Amino acid sequence: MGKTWERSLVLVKPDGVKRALIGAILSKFENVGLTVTGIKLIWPDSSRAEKHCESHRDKPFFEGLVGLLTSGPVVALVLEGAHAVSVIRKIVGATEPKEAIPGTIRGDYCHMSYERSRERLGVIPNLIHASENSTSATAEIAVWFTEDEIVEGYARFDEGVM
Ligand code: FUP
Repeated sequence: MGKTWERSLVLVKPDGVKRALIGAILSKFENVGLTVTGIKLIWPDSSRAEKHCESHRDKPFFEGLVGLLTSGPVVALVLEGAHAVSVIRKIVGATEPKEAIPGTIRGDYCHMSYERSRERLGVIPNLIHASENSTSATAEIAVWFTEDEIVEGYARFDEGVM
């Protein structure tokens, strides 16, 4: 595997699932050569959602974020690749969709601002979650997957993407 090989936890949040963007979003990651090693559709209960959002517990948008995550099914993914965490965040784009540049997932498929979200939902619907670093990826993967649900050993080394 090596030091540069990483796993990341990606969620297509309920706003993305309801808008039928699962395929479009997954294609972005497959197209750059990342490997899917975990995948499931799950409607999270509040205990799982709160665990996932633990680092945001004191933030004003915590309740809104838990509410958004429990509002419908989520597609949870474990993606692997060289520098997967930062490569995925580059593809996902800025947290505030209004500022996310075209070509990123948030830049192409949503446009909400923090200001508008405060007037409306209390949380910004931005389609996706992606782990911020390797340490949080490990903790977040454990919220959504057991180790035996992750399928290793078939990474696309033969495709020139490793
Ligand atoms: P990101 O890593 O881009 O998903 O963003 P954060 O971890 O900073 O925030 C987690 C989620 O909380 C975001 F996806 C959207 C939401 N959020 C707000 O609604 N308002 C804020 O001011 C910050 C984050």
